[in-house]
Amino acid sequence: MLYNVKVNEYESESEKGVATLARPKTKQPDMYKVLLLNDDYTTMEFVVHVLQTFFHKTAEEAARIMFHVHHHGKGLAGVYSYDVAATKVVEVGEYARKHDMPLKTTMEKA
Ligand code: TYC
Repeated sequence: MLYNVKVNEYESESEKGVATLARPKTKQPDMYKVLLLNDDYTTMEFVVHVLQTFFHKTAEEAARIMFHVHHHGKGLAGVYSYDVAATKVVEVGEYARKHDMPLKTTMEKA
């Protein structure tokens, strides 16, 4: 890890040569894709509903994503910080289970 360092100008003899951390570099947070996975049993209507409810998609965008997943096996539901993405994965999983649907999501670094 690299830091900008500034040696204290008013150092005592015992502190000579001790570098203080002056301006640590800021870093954009890593972002994560939440992906929807296809399966044979979850209804198309349920997937569209999940995309609208948890990922704030319009009905048209939700249907487009759902059909993409249906035809290609997986598709992008959204991109979030690690904590938000992990929460979506858990909440959608719990919601699907509650409705007896096997729908799964995963996350991967964007
Ligand atoms: N393949 C499902 C069906 O034919 C529909 C579906 C789409 C399921 C997307 C999951 O993430 C999914 N009923």
